[in-house]
Amino acid sequence: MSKKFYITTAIDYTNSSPHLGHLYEKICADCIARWHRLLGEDVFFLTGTDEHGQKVENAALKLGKKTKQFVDSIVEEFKKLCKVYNISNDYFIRTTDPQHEEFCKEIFKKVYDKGEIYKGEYSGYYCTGCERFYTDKELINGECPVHKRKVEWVNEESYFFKMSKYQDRILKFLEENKDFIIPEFRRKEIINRVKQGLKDLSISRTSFKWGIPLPIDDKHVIYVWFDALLNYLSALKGREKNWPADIHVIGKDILWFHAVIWPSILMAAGYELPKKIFVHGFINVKGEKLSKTAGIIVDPFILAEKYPVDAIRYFLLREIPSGEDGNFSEDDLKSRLNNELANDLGNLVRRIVAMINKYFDGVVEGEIDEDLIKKSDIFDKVNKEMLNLHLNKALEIIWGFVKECNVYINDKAPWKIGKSLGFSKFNEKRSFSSKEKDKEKLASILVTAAEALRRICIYLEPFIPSSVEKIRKQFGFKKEMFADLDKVVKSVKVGKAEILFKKAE
Ligand code: ME8
Repeated sequence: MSKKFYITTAIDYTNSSPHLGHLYEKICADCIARWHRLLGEDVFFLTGTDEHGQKVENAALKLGKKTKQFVDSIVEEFKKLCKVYNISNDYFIRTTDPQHEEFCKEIFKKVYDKGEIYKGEYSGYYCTGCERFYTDKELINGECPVHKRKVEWVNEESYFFKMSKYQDRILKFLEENKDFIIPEFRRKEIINRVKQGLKDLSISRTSFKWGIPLPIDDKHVIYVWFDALLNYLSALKGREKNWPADIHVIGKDILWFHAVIWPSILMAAGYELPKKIFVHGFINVKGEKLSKTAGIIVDPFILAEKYPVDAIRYFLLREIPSGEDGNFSEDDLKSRLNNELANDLGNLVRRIVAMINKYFDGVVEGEIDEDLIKKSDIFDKVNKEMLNLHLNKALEIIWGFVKECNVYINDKAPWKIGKSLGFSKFNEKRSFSSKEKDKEKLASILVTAAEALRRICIYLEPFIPSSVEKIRKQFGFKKEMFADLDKVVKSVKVGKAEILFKKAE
């Protein structure tokens, strides 16, 4: 039985269309999921949408649409985002799925029956942007510290989850599990906050209707975060063995919910805790936060019309240091597309395929040159970076080998050997006994480069899957896994040389 690997993204609010931040998160998770599939693991990769709550209801109201109809149309956009960007999720969960709603009610009831939920009254400041309450102390000039806008004073009957009870267990867990939160500095931040004390959590609302009714009191709907976090479990109906999650991929703004609230709910409901939370940073544009109101938006669909999807995937995975904030700029994207994808990789592939066609009629066999192939022995190093969730570093090491292949080809200059031999195709029936050695040398260089590319394809598949497919097609390589890295292919039959990446102006 292969090892199971369960990875999730956050589920996105359906109050507006997908943005670059949503895309970045899905691409990171996709890359990790694909990597683990290549390791031979039984991967379950989940993404989806968070559709309840006041923020979503307000957004529909503003457009004069029925809430369900409104979310249905936004969900289609998120699904399209996954398709366009080659996201290999195994399931897409919607919190309006009846299966999810039923599961939430069940868990609510279970926790209630255990005596962990009580009825009370809440008064406090609520930010619909964050879908959470703030204390007076947390506000900045009376505004939400995240959205920098006015909060609402709320005074309503509410059910509370006894989260304060879990403070010591949560703290102990966070202190003992040093790699529960990546990067490490985020774990320390959370530990400091938990030490300041955990309060009981208001987990129901009465002031609006767009939510899952409480199984014990239908005047209330379940608080949207209680509902949303449970998606990670409700999606596993019929595959419960996948729990606990191996990695929750989330952005830095929602770590508290995942590192403190979620584990407390799981403890109360009697489930194991997830193994790891990978916290990515925020994508900014020219140093500014993405913001619709400030007009700082990058539409991922328009972007995909302008540039190859793999160039965008490559850029985000290479440019943004994993776990930190990063900057998006079209100029930097173009420069990586032109210099790295089109030149380093695209040209390499085109040259090798063209020479195998020109000198060997497309079919070549030869001895592998260990000098280059030895350098492809990067698996342990790259895998270590991937398991530590340093995706950009892993890609950098792989690219180092792509560059080595270019150095090899430039040093060996196979075209010079071809030219000095004085004829264009060795497969023609001519006598070339004196030149036999050179022909072998040329064959060896090209076969070695092709073998190097076969290995590069395996390494790069999680990052730029559709380009890898194109390379494989030209060389007739099959889809392979890491276990296939060390087999040595000494002959290849290539197709027509095709341009892999068109340069951007
Ligand atoms: O928070 N750069 O949904 P969401 C990078 N529904 N990532 C960003 C980003 C940016 N500029 N902006 C947002 C929610 N994100 C909840 C999650 S999970 C049980 C419920 C990330 O649509 C953000 O950090 O506001 C989060 O991980 C994801 O996008 C969805 O954000």
